[in-house]
Amino acid sequence: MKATVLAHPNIALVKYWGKRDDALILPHQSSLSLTLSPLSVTTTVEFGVPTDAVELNGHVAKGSERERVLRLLESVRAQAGDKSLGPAKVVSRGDFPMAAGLASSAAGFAALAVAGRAAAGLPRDTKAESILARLGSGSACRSVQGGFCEWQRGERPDGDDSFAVQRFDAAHWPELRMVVAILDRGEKDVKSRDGMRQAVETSPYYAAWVKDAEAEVPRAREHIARRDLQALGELCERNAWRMHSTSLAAEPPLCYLNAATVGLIHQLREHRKKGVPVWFTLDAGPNPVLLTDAANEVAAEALARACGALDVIRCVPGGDATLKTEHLF
Ligand code: 2P0
Repeated sequence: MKATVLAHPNIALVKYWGKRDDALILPHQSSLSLTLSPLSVTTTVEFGVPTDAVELNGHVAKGSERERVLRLLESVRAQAGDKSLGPAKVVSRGDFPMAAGLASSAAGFAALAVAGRAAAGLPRDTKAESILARLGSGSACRSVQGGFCEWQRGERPDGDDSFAVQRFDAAHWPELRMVVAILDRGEKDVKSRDGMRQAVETSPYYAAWVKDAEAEVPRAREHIARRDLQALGELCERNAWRMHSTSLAAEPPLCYLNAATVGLIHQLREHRKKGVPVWFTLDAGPNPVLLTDAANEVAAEALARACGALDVIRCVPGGDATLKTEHLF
């Protein structure tokens, strides 16, 4: 009745931006990500306790935060076909700053989905876990497995074909590096969930975004298969620009970049001219993540710091969400 799981966050190389179904969290397009180590979230779930209790990063979760966790566990009960599992206690802890802008919700809901099923006595099943994680947060479906995962948009209205599959494991490209440049620790004004809805509803470029992103996924897969850093870096940059262009064209406009973000992006171009292989991707916030290799991660960190990074986190390809024998309570 009790299980603990450690999961890593992921960074999208081809982004997910926009839902066709808000309740089931079904995307308009497929996306592809890299799981990031050493960052992690650990979550313990126990069923059969006196009352529901949710603790996230040392505080008691309330309101919608608590509801999202409990709703996911409701789906676990449905999958287990066992209404007698009883109330649940959840304790979750992440080891990386929220300010990094790396959705801790991705690692958190992946860990919750895998731990929830295990605590309910269900066997490991990456498809079922990925679908469950998706119901918590879209990008979480890509954190159930390590390495490079592809969230296939699916076609079905019930979402049973919308889940992530691993294309390559972490050992496929061990020298790949992602360097997170924290330029701004502030909370963003518009959360991803609201920003993507605004883009879907008001951006005249949205349909073009969907078509393009869907076509980029198989190209990204090919570049990863060949471990072609330059081709993947160029693809990542243009996909990030296109996600942000779609958002800039929304009404009201969504601009997640700040002056330091733009400054760093310009410097990357100069560095590439000097032969340093480094490219960026950017989620719904001002903090770029630099794509490079092991031989150039020190140079990438130095560049980020020279451009005003308050903190830098160096990441390597991460592994699957895993069950732990040590519990958080
Ligand atoms: C991604 N992002 O592919 C994209 C790129 C942000 C920019 O997934 O509403 O927390 O819970 O499904 O997954 C962040 O949004 O949103 C995200 P919901 P989520 O990683």
